[in-house]
Amino acid sequence: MVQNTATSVVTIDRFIVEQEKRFPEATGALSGILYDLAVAAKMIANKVRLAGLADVLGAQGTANVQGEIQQKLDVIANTILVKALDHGGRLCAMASEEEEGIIVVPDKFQRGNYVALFDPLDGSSNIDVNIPVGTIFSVLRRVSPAGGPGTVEDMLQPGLRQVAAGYVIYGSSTMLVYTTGHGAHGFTLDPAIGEFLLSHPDIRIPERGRFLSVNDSYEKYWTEPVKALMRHYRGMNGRRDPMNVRYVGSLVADFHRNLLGGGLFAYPANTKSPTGKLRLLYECNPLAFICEQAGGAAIDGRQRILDIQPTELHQRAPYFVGSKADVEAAADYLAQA
Ligand code: AHM
Ligand code: MG
Repeated sequence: MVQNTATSVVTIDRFIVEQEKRFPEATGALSGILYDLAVAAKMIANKVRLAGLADVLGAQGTANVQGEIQQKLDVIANTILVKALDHGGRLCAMASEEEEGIIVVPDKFQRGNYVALFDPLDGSSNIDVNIPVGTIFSVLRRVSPAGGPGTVEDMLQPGLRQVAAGYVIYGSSTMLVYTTGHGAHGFTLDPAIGEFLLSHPDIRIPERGRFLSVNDSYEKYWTEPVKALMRHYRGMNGRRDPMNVRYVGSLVADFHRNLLGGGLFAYPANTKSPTGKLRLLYECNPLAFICEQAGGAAIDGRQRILDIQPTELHQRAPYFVGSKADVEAAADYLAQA
């Protein structure tokens, strides 16, 4: 006879349900969005895994709204996410790094009270050389009237209003990390059974970090305070031991390493990119939410990322995210800017 014993195997579905039970007022809509995102992540993982085999490598020839070369898998990942999320009755609109305007849930589907924002395949310039890439997502409650189409205003809310955020890293294994404001939790995809299993409950980022992730080929474009800050992290002013430099150039991969091992990811403003490169809504806010939930911090150099009132969908922000003490050092040095 099968014994009813406690099991340590927790699927993401089960975890989401357990979390939801803690909130009797929950309608299940947010849980539904998270399921849909997990399904989309598995579908994208499958495409990414086959990248070298299927005819999906290389530029598609179109440019995305930032004028960058859009890789085929970017387009595929974007379509997978939109199709996984548009008909569930939980969202009223979406916004994607790959699309200029918002994606309103069509009339033929029921419209819900949430919006989702995503970078479908971040770091996609790395695909051709088999370096991890990722998906980043953010979920907000709408501010526009219920029932109607979603609006840009629904998207332009400060990051502290996020009700959920997460990322998927397509690396040596596929992992999904998410938060709903009650800790950051990581799940690893078991490809044999096609399930995300809880592998990293309640992630805590070390208070002070080992790793420094920054593209220092921009040094000549940095301001003096940024240069001084980087010398500090490298231990060159004698005020700390040097951090270990690790830069993949794939935000999700760099962020994930630093989240688990401790450290700081920095994409400062520079004279060529006065507001940095990373997008506030699709990249900075969701990872800032996760990092804070894990005990870390995120600033743009002056203010907390989650406090910024966005004014544009594709707005960029300078970014310093990671271990608290290392982000505080950035705030100290950059206050002199
Ligand atoms: P993308 O959204 O077009 O992929 O660009 C974002 C990526 C990040 O993953 C990464 O951290 C950064 O660009 C690297 O930029 P750079 O090559 O300037 O260091
Ligand atoms: Mg990106």
